[in-house]
Amino acid sequence: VEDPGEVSALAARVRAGDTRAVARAITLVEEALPESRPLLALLYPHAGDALVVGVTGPPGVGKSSLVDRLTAQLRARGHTVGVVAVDPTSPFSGGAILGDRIRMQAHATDPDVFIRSMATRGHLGGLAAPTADVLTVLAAAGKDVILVETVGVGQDEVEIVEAADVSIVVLVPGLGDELQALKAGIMEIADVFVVNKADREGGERLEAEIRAMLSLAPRPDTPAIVRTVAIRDQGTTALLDAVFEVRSRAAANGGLALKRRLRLRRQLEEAVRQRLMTRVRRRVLPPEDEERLLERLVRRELDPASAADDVVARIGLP
Ligand SMILES: Nc1nc2c(ncn2[C@@H]2O[C@H](COP(=O)(O)OP(=O)(O)OP(=O)(O)O)[C@@H](O)[C@H]2O)c(=O)[nH]1
Ligand SMILES: [Mg+2]
Repeated sequence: VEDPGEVSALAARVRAGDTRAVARAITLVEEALPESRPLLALLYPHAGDALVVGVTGPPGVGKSSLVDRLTAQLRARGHTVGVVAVDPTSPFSGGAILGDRIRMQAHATDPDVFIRSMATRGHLGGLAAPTADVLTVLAAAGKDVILVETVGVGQDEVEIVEAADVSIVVLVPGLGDELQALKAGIMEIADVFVVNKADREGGERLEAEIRAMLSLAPRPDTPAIVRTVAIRDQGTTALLDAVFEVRSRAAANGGLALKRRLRLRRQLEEAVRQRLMTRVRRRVLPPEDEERLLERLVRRELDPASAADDVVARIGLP
């Protein structure tokens, strides 16, 4: 464990935007090492200004290609950029990491771009908490815009989309079932829809399908739909404009502040929940007790809510 002096020195280097310090800090928070707590406490007050943009969608639709183009455009407009690719090791993406590496190499020597991949493996508690902490590090390091790429449409992705200020959902012509699956979750929270690979047949139809889905789940706002050809850098300026427009509108009408506040409420609740559970286990629910209780739930002698009442009663809170 590093001493407090080392932690504050690391925090200072992160805040100065030192790439190696940022990498080290991210490793600490990703692995939830003990030093990560004081480090995050030091960085948090300085992490308020970054715009977090989520880029999500089914495997292979061109998310990384778009992130690469958006990064280039953001740099051209003078913004510093953080890129977090969550779970590029999913079974779907296969060899995509290599492609991503080659693609992003153009930014590798740019000190104002920081790129990091996070694997889902080993994060049984979900990715929301580690992702939030990585975002804190990047924002404190002075990155103006942080692009977060996630594959798929599962619970993790919904959580990560919720961590974004602006959410982009990427689709391509010819998706079929995957498009139907999207209806349930991410469809409702997307701010911008991208019809990528618009060089292919069916872009127009996909756009009509998205509009039809949106009309089924009426929302207060109308998300933008942008057609792109990422590999030719077509439509990407319009995409970035759409992102900034969502941000400006949300900042003006209070939506952005509300979203961030709700997110912090969830983070607080989750952190309290985890800490309480740790204490409950330590004080009144040793492993063998927990197993016995679970056994009774399995045998349906007791229901989970009553079991929880019983456990909570043991700590004797007023
Ligand atoms: N024709 C065409 N191909 C594209 C376009 N955008 C990306 N591709 C190609 O689609 C493939 C997948 O692109 P990626 O950017 O890796 O897609 P991804 O969504 O990040 O993939 P995963 O991270 O594996 O889910 C690559 O071969 C790209 O070159 C496009 O607009 N048109
Ligand atoms: Mg990718």
